[in-house]
Amino acid sequence: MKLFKLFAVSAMMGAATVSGALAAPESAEPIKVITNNWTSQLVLSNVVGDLLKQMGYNVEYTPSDTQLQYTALANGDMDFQIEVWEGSQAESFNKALAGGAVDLGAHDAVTREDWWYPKYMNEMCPGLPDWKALDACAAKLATAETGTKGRFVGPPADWGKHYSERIAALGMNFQEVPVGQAATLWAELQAAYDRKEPVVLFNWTPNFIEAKFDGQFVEFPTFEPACWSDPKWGQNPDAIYDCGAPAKGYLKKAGSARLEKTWPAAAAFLKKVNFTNPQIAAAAAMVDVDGMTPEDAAKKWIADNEATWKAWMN
Ligand code: TMO
Repeated sequence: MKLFKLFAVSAMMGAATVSGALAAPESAEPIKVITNNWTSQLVLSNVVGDLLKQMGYNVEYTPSDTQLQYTALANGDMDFQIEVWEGSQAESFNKALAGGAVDLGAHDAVTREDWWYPKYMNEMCPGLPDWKALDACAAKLATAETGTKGRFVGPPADWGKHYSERIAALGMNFQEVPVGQAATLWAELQAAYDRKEPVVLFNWTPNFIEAKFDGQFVEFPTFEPACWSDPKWGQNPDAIYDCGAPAKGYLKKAGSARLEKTWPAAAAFLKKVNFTNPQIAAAAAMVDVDGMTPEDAAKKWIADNEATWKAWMN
């Protein structure tokens, strides 16, 4: 009896080992990893994509619009997103979760995306970082394009479209002038910074910017979820978006429903993947400061952080 039990246990253990060895890859179908249009996202996507390949999976990098990607995740047309930013994507992400996409957990990183300015402007616009002080300073940020209004250099459209609505909701003397790509944001910042001229632009953290430029976020009325849904909330009783973005936002990972069904071991690995603020800022800096490609930056990160990613695989 005892012997039989022992045999049964060792047979089970043997089976577990065999199925463990066979666990990855469960399918040769490619896992579609979404890539977006900012550098940390591209580096981290390549890190997880390369690690999935090491585990034996086929990986297909699929570029996508930052909002439309959530429909693709809900539909199972794409499988994984490494950086879900609360400030710019929570609304689309929540719709995707209701439609079948899966929340794969949060990174340790704490995020913020909002209006940002170089610190030397604190002397030009007394009362900063308060948004009312910025508004009172609008004339100093006026350009030929914006006339008497201050210019807010806004993000590409797919990173969220609420900044013009915020200007209207708060009755600010500002106009958003959106850029087409991140590089234009940094070119505008660099040009102003070199001449110590006022500029206010969309920025986020973690990012390489904090290592290169001294600046801070504008403080708008503190975010609460009701600000995005209830017009009565906030100082404008007839409008939503009369607040800033979350100052301590989450950074999550998202997957399709078929990710967990088709490749459960890959999904278990991706749930454990976890980046910190300094790691993400450094990932962006490898590309934006050191001039590496996202692919090479990912290879360097993998070479330098073996203990970190090995723990995610166990
Ligand atoms: C989505 N982003 C981090 C660029 O603000």
